[in-house]
Amino acid sequence: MTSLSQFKRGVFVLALSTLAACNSSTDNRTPTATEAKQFLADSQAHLEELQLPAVQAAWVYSNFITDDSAAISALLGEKLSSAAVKYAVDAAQFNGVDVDADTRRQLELLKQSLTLPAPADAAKSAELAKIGTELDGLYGKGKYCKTDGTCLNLNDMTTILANSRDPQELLDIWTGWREISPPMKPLYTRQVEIANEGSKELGFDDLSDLWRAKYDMPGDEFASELDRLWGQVKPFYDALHCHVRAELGNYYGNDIVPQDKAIPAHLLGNMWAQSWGNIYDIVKPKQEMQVVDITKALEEKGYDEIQMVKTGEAFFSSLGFDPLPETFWERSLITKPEDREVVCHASAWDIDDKDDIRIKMCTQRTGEDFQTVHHELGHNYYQRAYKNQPLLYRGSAHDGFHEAVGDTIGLSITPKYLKQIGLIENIPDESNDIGMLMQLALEKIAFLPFGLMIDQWRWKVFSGEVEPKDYNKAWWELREKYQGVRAPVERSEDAFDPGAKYHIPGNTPYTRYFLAHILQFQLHEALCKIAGDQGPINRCTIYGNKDAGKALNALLEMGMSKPWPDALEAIAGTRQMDGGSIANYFAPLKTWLDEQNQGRQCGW
Ligand code: X8Z
Ligand code: ZN
Repeated sequence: MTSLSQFKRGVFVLALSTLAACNSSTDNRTPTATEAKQFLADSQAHLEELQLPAVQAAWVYSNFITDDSAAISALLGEKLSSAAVKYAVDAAQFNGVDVDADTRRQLELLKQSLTLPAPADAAKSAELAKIGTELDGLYGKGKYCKTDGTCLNLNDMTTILANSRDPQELLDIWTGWREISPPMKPLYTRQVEIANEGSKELGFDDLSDLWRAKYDMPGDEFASELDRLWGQVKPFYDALHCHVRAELGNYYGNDIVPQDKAIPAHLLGNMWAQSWGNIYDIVKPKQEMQVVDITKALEEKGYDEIQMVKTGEAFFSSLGFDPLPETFWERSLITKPEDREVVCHASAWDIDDKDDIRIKMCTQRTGEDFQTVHHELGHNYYQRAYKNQPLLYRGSAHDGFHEAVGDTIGLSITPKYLKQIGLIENIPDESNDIGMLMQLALEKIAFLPFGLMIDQWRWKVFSGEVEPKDYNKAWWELREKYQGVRAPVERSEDAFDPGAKYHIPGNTPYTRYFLAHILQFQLHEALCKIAGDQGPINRCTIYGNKDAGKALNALLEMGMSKPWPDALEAIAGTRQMDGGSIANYFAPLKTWLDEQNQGRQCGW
C-alpha cells in the first residue's frame, strides 16, 4: 500500500495546466534527452511532495473512518492523483526522443503508474475520488445484523466460517455478509465509467488495458501468459477439487454437496471460498497424521498478537535484515480497536519512503493470521529495501513480487523452524508429509483459480463486455468456470457479490495474488538452493541463513529498476514464471490424490 504505483484514489486534473505543460516545454520543437531527465526529476520531486500528506490522510481514514477523514483523504488523494495524471500525459512528449534506457523506463512507468485514473474533467475527477472513499467506507464498516438484533463484524464471521460445521449457520453467515454490497453497485458502476474515461485520455483502450500494461510485455501477451500458468497448475487443482468435494459429500451428504456439480461456496471454511485450510479436518487423509496446528501452538504458548509480529520480525532479522524501527511498534495497528470503525483488511504501509513503515491488521490469534503477519511484513521489508531508488522505481519487480515475498518466508515456517523457536516440541516425521502437504495445498492450490478469476471478471467489466445488469451473473459464471464453486442459494436481482470481497470496493488489482502464489514456490526453491538445503523442499526453512537473506535483499533493493524477468533471473536463474515449482513441491500429494480419486466422478 502507498507506493505511487499502488496509490489508488481519485484524480483531479486541471485540463489547462495539462495542455500548457505539454506545449510550453517543447515550444513546438522536439525536446531533448536532457529535458526528459529534467522532466523526470521535477515530476518525481513534486509527486513525492504530494504523496506524503496523501498517504498520511489515507492512513488516518483507514484507522478512523468518519465523514471528515473521508473528505480529507479524498481531497489529498485527488491532488496526488491529478498531478500523476498530468505528468503521465506530459510524458508522452518524449515518445520519439532518443533517451537512455533508464530514462525510457521511467517515462513508461510514469505513464502506467495509476490504478484508477480520472479524466481531465474536474467534476468527474472529484466524483471519482469521493466514490473511492465511499466504497472503502462501506466495506470497512460492513456488518451483518441478525433478526435477533446481534451484529457481527467480518472478524466474527471469519471465525464462524472457519469453525462451524452447521450448514444452516454457515449459509446464514455467508448470505448475511453479502448484504453489505448491493448499495455499492451504483457507485462501482460509476467508478468504472469514470476511470475508463480517464484511461482513454491516457491513451489506453480502457482500464483493463492499463492494468495489463504493467508487466513489461504487451497486454495480450500477458493474458496468454496467465493462461499458460493456469494450464500448468490446473490438473492439480482439479485433483484437489475432486477429493475435497467427495469428502464434503461424505460429511454433509450428497444432497447438500452433489457429486456432479460445483461445490457450494459456504462449506469451504472461508468467506470467499478462496482458501480451504480451515476444513482440513474434513478432507484429511484417513490414516492418523501428525500435523502442526499453529493456532493451538500459539494458544498453548500464550502468544499475543504483538508477539506474533515480533516472531515475524525475528525471522527477517535471522536473514540479516535490520530490525523494524521503533515507530513501527508505536504507530502500527495490530489489534482491532473496539471504539471506532477501521478498515480491518490487512495492509502494509510505507508512509514517507524513509523509515516510517507500519502494518494495519485486526490480527486474530490463528495460524492463518500468523501467515498474514509474515505476508504484511514482507511488504514492509520490500518497501524499506527500495527506498533509495528514484520514486518511479519504488515498487516491486511486478506487483506479484510484492505479494510473494512475505509468503515465501511463510513457506519457511516449517515444523523444524517452529521447534527451533520453541513454538512446538516435536517435529512430525516424514510419514506425516501427506497431511502437511494437504494442509498447505488447501491454502495455496485452492487459491489459484480464485486469484485468477477476480480480474478476469474485472477486465470484462472494464472493457464493457459485461454490463452492469450482468455483473453478478458473470461473477458466478467465472466462479464456477475457474473454481468449480457455486452460490449456495439463488442470488437475488440486486445482489452485488463482487462487492463483498475487499479488493473490488478497494479497487486493488488481484492478478498479483495469482502470480504471487506461483512465484513464492519458485522463490522458496531458489532460496533453499542458495541456502544449500538438501532435503525435501517442503521441509526446507531458510531461517537463519544469511546467504539466502542476501540474495533476497538483492531482489528487494532493485525495486522496479529493471524489467521483472531480470529480477527473477537474478535470484532464481530463470526469466520465466513457472508452475513447475508448485508441481515439485506437492508431487507426493498429487500421487496420493490421484489414488484417492480413482473411481470418483471428477469435474463439474
Ligand atoms: O489482500 C491480501 C493481503 C493484503 S495485500 C492480506 N491477500 C489476498 C486476500 O486476502 O484476498 C493475501 C492473499 C490474497
Ligand atoms: Zn499483500
